[in-house]
Amino acid sequence: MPRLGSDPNNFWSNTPIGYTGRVSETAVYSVPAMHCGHCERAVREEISLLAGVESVEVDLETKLVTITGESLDDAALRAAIEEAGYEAA
Ligand SMILES: [Cu+2]
Repeated sequence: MPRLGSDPNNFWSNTPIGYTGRVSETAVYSVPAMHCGHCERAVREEISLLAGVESVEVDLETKLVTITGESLDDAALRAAIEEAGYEAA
């Protein structure tokens, strides 16, 4: 399987989002257990509580969670996903 979540800083390194003077990072996690809007909401809520997180996108078809923000902490993001009741693959 691909390197999802293994190198979040380089996954979408050429982001077209260009706020001057700000460095936005993108982290992507595969969360296979997500299957409906409730799952999506739980994961989204836990992650958005973390410092630095600007946006959380959940794709239920690919089971991918994409987080954009500054100074994203891999361990904290994984912990938040677990806090919501899921596991980042
Ligand atoms: Cu669900």
